[in-house]
Parts: sequence; C-alpha cells; structure tokens
Amino acid sequence: MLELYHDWDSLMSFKVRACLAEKQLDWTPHLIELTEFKHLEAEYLRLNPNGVVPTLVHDGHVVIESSVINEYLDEVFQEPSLRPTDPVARAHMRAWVKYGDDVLHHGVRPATFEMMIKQRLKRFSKQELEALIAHHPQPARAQAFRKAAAEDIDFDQVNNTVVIANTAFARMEASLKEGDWLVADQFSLADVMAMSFIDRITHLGLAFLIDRRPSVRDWADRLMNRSSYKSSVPPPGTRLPTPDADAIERLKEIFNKP
Ligand SMILES: N[C@@H](CCC(=O)N[C@@H](CS)C(=O)NCC(=O)O)C(=O)O
Repeated sequence: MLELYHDWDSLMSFKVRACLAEKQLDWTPHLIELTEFKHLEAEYLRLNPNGVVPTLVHDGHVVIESSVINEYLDEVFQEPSLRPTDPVARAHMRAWVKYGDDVLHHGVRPATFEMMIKQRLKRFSKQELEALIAHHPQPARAQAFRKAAAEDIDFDQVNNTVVIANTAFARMEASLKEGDWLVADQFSLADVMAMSFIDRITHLGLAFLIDRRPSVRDWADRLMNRSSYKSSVPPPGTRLPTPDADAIERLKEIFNKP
C-alpha cells in the first residue's frame, strides 16, 4: 500500500504525484495543508522531521525527500521505467533532478512567497500566526513567514525568480534542441521534475518566459497534455491565490527593460 502525505499546491508534492501517475500506481492521500501549518504538527514531524511535504509511506516504510521518493518508486515498480539505463544518460537525469532540488525549488520560492503566500497570510491575525509558527523547525523560515505577513510585494525578490527561471529555460532550450526530452530521447524523472516547475511558473503568471523559447514551449505543451500532469495539477479551490495582473505587468516591464 502506498500513502502520500502531500499538499496540492506544493512543487515537490506535484513531482511525486506525477511520478505515481506515470507509473500508474494507486495511492492513498493524506492532505497536509501548509497554509494551515499542518506540516509542523507533532504527529507529522514524527514521519518527516524536516517538517516539509511530501512523505511517502510504502507498506509502513517511510520515505522522505521528493527526489529520493521518485527514484525509490522507479526502483520498486519497474515498469514503465523513468530512468535511462545508460550510465551517462542516468547521470544527466540525476543532475537535472538535483538542479530542480538545489536551484529551481529555491528559485521559485521568492515569487511564490511574494505574490501568492503573502496574500494568503494576510488573513491571519498576528497572534494566530505566532501560535501557528511557534514550533517551526527552521527559525529562518518562521521569520520569513512573520515578515511576509507584514509586508507588501517586494519586486526585487520576485525578480530573483524571474532571472533564475529564465536561465533555467535557456539551459532547457539547449537540451531540447538535442532531443524530445530533457535527457536525450527518453521521458525520464528529469521531465517529471520539470512538470511541477512549469506548473508553478505558469500559475505565477510567468509563462512569458516559456513563450520566448520555442523548444521549451513545445515540450511544456507536451508535458501539460500528459494525463499524469493533468491529474497532478491542484484542483480548483486548492491553489494558492493567483498573483494580481498588475503585478505581472510590472514584472514584465522590469524584465524587458534594456
Ligand atoms: N527537499 C525536500 C523539500 C520539500 C519542501 O520544501 N517542501 C515544501 C513544499 S514544496 C514545504 O513543505 N514547505 C513548508 C515549509 O518550508 O514550511 C523535498 O524535495 O522533499
């Protein structure tokens, strides 16, 4: 039995949902709502001491870290395989997945925080927020929530996401000129990683960064048409708030400034 502790509008949860769907595996969901700080409750911290989603439980065995979870799923349930057999191609796949963890996940955070989470946090009173974050295992993240609740959008922060995403799409464009998928001609865990990134960039109103790159646009459309992508997208009502249209226009102006 596979159980997934996840939140709908979470990049890393999306990545594991998409992997489960690609491998046509049934799973039992446990919703851990981040904006309600459910990931910081003692019961969940016992499963995942990092206080983050997702967490997989397979026949009672706990597996954490989304990239580790996806490789674990591909190892245990072999067909269809989402990892190339050639060692060089497999290393390239792992490098993309690591880039997703180290660069892209952190890279989208400023825009997500500024344009989506800030809107959501404003509904808590100061006391309610303090009570919720009192047990946060990472003091720096708790401080970021405090700051976020009190401030307006910081466009310099959002622009950090724009710059990182634009660089990522340039790298992806170069790879996609060589083949249909990020690693040569095989759909792999690298493309699964990218699905959640593309979803977030699109929802942030930053799809103009994808539209500038023809191979990335074509690949993103192919990814979005896969049933695994469609079933992993957060259903209506579970999304973080959509950024204001004015904020997106302002970002485009900053981006297009010579
Ligand atoms: N390296 C971890 C990162 C997980 C992670 O940061 N998840 C985010 C959602 S995408 C989270 O739970 N954030 C809650 C917080 O930081 O308070 C993984 O890949 O599983």
